[in-house]
Amino acid sequence: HPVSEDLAAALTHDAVEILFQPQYRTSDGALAGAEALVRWDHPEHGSLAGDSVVAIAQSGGIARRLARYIARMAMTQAAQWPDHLRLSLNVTAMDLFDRTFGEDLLDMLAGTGFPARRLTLEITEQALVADLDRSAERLRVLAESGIRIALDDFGAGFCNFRYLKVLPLHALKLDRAMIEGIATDERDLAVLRGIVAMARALDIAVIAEGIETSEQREAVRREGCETWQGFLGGRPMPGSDFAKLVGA
Ligand code: G
Ligand code: G
Ligand code: MN
Ligand code: NA
Repeated sequence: HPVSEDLAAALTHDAVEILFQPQYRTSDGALAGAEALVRWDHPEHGSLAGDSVVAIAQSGGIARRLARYIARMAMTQAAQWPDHLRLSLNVTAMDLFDRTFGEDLLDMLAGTGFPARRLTLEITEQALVADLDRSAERLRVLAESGIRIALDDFGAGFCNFRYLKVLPLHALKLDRAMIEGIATDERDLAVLRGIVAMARALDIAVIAEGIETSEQREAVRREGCETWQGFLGGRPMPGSDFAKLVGA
């Protein structure tokens, strides 16, 4: 039988796990929140990463169900955190174009008591290519309800700079590949500088991901990125561990 049937059963039994990876402010090093990352421990296939879980759900026609499960589980846990901490959720093109996704998100926010202003949606560029005008319209509605919008994996694919003009963005999340060389390679640093200057002119915050060394962390702080995330600050962890970390 198809693996998506196992996934459907796991969703029914709340057996799909949501991990949280901490995000920090560069200014004072304080914890700013966490990104929710889905993981599924399949009895035969082992631990499946987020992109595999999402692909399996899409192949089985249960992507909408998975997206709502993740949002609900993550918000329910985040509602217990101290109230300065933010939650980031990954959103696919399919989620964005799903007619009731926005409404359902707002319902889940109301139901879990997690405030919209502490929620960030991370949208990949890939998600936007399909229909930029429609994406912009969908995102505008969400942004008007107080939700923050971040452009994920920036610099990994085709960076279309028009996105920065057309979309209601609060943050750019720099892909790990752009961060790797910043402490060792002048050219990588120059690219980072240019992007930060552009983001600042547009009043968009910059999040650096994939920070693995203190030299990289220092570089993104010095260059003006507001937030950082990476193995240096913590791997994606179970919600119970993150709750302990924040004293919830
Ligand atoms: O942490 P991990 O290796 O699973 O992440 C791999 C990829 O899967 C990342 O690009 C991430 O954006 C994506 N991903 C992880 N969790 C989710 C999720 O909850 N929803 C969606 N749509 N994508 C996710
Ligand atoms: O594309 P997105 O940002 O949603 O995916 C996050 C992915 O990046 C997850 O798979 C997460 O495990 C991974 N990740 C987070 N921090 C680091 C890091 O410092 N180094 C590496 N190699 N991967 C990281
Ligand atoms: Mn992400
Ligand atoms: Na990313």
